[in-house]
Amino acid sequence: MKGYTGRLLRVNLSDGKVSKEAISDSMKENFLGGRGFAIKLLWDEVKHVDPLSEENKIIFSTGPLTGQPLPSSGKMVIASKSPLTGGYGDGNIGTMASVHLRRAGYDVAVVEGKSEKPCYLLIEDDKVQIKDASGLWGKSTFECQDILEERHGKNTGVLLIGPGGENRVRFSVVLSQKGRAGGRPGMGAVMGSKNLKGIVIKGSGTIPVADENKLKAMGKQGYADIMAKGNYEFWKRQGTMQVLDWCHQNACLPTFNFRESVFEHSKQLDGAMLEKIKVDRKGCPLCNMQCGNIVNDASAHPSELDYENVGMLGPNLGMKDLREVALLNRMADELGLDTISLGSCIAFLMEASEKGLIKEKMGWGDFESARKLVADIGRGEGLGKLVAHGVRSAAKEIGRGSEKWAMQVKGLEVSAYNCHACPGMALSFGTSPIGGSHKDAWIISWEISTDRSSYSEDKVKKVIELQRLRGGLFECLTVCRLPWVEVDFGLHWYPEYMEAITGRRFSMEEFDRIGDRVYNLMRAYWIRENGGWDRQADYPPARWFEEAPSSGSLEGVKLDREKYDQMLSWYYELRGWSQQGIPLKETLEQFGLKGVAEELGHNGHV
Ligand code: PTT
Ligand code: SF4
Repeated sequence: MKGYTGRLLRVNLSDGKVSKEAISDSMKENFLGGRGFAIKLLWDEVKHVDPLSEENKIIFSTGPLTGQPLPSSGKMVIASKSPLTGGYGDGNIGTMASVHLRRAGYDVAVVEGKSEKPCYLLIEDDKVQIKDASGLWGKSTFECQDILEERHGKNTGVLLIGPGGENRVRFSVVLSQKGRAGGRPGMGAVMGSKNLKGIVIKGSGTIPVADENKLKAMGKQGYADIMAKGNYEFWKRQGTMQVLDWCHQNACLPTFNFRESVFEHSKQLDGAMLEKIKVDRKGCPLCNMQCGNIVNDASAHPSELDYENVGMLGPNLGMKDLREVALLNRMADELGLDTISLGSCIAFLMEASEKGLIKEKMGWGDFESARKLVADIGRGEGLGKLVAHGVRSAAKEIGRGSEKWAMQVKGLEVSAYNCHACPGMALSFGTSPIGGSHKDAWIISWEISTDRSSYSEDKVKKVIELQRLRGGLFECLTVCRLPWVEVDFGLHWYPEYMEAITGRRFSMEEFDRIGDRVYNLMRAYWIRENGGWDRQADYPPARWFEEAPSSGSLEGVKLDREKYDQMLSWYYELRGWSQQGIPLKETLEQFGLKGVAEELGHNGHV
């Protein structure tokens, strides 16, 4: 198939060996790229290893659409066995590194082993070098971005970890371009455990496609189509920040560690407030929707705000000054910490302090304490040590019922949607293939605009439909989903782009089938690495079942455990999984995963 470079780059940091391998046609046909390639490689190569040992591998994976002249195609999946959850982990980052990786002649890069000393990789087409990074170790992602650009040129793709990743904070991320961040389930810690500070990529080639003229023409039409959309102008002004007011209005804003669902100071943090202090915007390569909102933070440094960052570091901590929230956010970017997990960890500590479970005093909205905590978490010092493995682990340590308000699923902290009155979104968090993430099925806007209170089978079907599109199609083609989600860019463009690039027409049903194959393999990976499965792992945090908010339009409402359980049973049935959440043998075989069924079966799981 055209449209792929057809090559995988493998670098072993233990022995310095570099190899280039062919990617088979069946791999392309069955897994497409991005997340599909990543899970196939992890299933085949990363088995029962400690995620922070040299046996783990980290995968930088693009798809057939990545780097092509079409809307929002500058994305890359970064995946590994997660040190935060112990299961499949990935994130999707917008970065010039994705474009340069393809231009350098690779669809995927796999980094394995462990370097003796801090190092970074320099990939210049066929030339791949492991360079000394001792001068970079300990420095922030922003400083290193400048140093590496100065050293290797501005027109390069740079991926970096900060001190958080170096110190193996288990929710540390990979940063690029001073503001793009990806790999929530600890992809930064995996790089840190390999002594890998960063990757610099310079590619000079082109990726041959089946019909270049058609692709160029359709790419142009796609960009124009986006600009003509009714909500394009508003999107440019607020980007994802428009969600904050929506969440407040609909009583699903994470407030005080998800205890409440509205925040009396929300107007000081929302999209309209952002517009007042916004100084610039930026975003990912090849995108005309540039949604990174730049503001000057409380210490007058630029900081890039998205809804999740503000939701989790703002109302969830009781913070009411957007510039102070921006400062915490900038610190997270410099240190390379995921803002969602970070916000959840700080909120957890504030609640623990309020309940007297820790001796340190820190009240809701206490900016100075929050600021100190961010620094301590990044350095793994003081109270930072208690939460450096995430809230699941911290709750185990302090006990006394705190696991009920440790806001996580499978070890990954849930993102910024309070679901005490959103059963569909709760199921989406419960069944996300990386833990408590909204990325696979953001059903909440559909749910609120239809029948919010129902626990219907139709809702379960909608979760699966969204998982196929968002978690399957977009993660495998490896393009940004926001044009479709936010300005209604038609899904019909994607089979068209695929045809112009690869010469092969994929129907939406074929894409769905690939998405389902990938989902089954991700689930099998969790089961294999956990040595079994318990359906309790597919439950959202207990707080949503047991404690209702005390204010707002949905005061007193909480999730119903029995009805959630029924939804989960439907979910398993529709996916062809057992009532323990394990894919049935015939389901795996139907997706060409016979070997996977055998491997799980031998362990008595299927
Ligand atoms: C994503 C998660 C999100 S989801 C946000 S804000 W969002 C947070 N951003 C962080 C940040 O910034 N700094 C930081 N230190 N930590 C952060 N953690 C949080 O990470 C991001 C955009 C956004 S902004 C979203 S919804 C969409 N996500 C996509 C996706 O997952 N897949 C896809 N095909 N397209 C997507 N498009 C959008 O991309 P993770 P980015 Mg991201 C400062 O990384 O691990 O997936 O977690 O990468 O380039 O910053 O783009 O309201
Ligand atoms: Fe990046 Fe935003 Fe554009 Fe998506 S819409 S590619 S996240 S700038």
